[in-house]
Amino acid sequence: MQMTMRWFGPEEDKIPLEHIRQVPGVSGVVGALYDVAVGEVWPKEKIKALIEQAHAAGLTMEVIESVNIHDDIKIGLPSRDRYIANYQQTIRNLAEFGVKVICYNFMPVFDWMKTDMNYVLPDGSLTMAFEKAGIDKSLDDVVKEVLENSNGFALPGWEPERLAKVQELFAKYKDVDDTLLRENLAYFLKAIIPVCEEVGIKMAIHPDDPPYSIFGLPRVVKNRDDLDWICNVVDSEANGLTLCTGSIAEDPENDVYGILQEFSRRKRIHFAHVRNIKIIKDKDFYESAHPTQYGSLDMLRVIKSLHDNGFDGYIRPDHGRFIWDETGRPGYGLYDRALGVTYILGLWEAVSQK
Ligand code: DNO
Repeated sequence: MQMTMRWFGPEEDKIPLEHIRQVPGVSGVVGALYDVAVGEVWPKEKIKALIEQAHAAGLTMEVIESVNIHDDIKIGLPSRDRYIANYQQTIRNLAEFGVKVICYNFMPVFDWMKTDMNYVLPDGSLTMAFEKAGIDKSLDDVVKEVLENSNGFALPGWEPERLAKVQELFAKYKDVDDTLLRENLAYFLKAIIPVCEEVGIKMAIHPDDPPYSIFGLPRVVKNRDDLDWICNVVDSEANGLTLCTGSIAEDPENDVYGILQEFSRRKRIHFAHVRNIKIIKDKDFYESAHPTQYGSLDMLRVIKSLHDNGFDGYIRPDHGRFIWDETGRPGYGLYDRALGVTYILGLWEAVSQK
């Protein structure tokens, strides 16, 4: 297991690598290029510069989160072949600089959805929450609110320039249902997994967040059967998962521990996002502090499910609350994520005792 933290790069992240380096047990950062348009090839010189910064701070960067997928691939337009060829080249370029895992998602239009970025917990800390009532509004209002509440930071997967055209994007998805989206995912995987095998990279798809349809959009990474289907459609270890405990648990029907156990055993979890959530009612929830007592997940059981079934990938504490007056990109402050690292490592050490 290798403990990592996400870092958004020198321009986009106010947390310096030197501070991440001081979190005990963190050996690497998970990064990405944010100045290459989705669908274009990531140039080698930019990859080299990014990874060298991590190395200069004494950290590895073996996981990229994310190389995002162009909507034309998800929709299945004829132009997808050009974007897939670009993706293949990006995979080759990343492999040259020691990247081992690429995290990505296959959610239409936008990445994760939260309805409150500054939800106040009883102890005064701030966190992110999702309440169904928050999306029972017009799409434009929802998008506007998310962008306005992001404390001035670009949110991953919520690029303002793309979401300015949200209605146009929605129109393009009007004939894409779950079946077609799944076919398009299969088409993509069949084209890229052989390249990954050749250069030693593993793909790790992130579950849909939340793991059910919103705004009538199709969703294909929601539950155990979807994950099973993905692993089988191209049966290769290079075709794997980012197991995000929070996202999976947002549907109370999902058996998080069973999923962690099964896919660790099948050697398909290459990256784990470990966070706790507290279900408020039905499917409404907030992202709680990591320890079991604050949320709805049994975190010891989460870690045990990974450890006891041979999980050997990269792990990160996913999101954190804002505590101790810290401000910044919602979900990505330093302090609470660092507490999460320490807690996860403590659990890992305990379950590793013979
Ligand atoms: C949110 C993240 C997601 C994740 C992507 C992976 O903070 O967990 O944005 O990076 O879905 O492609």
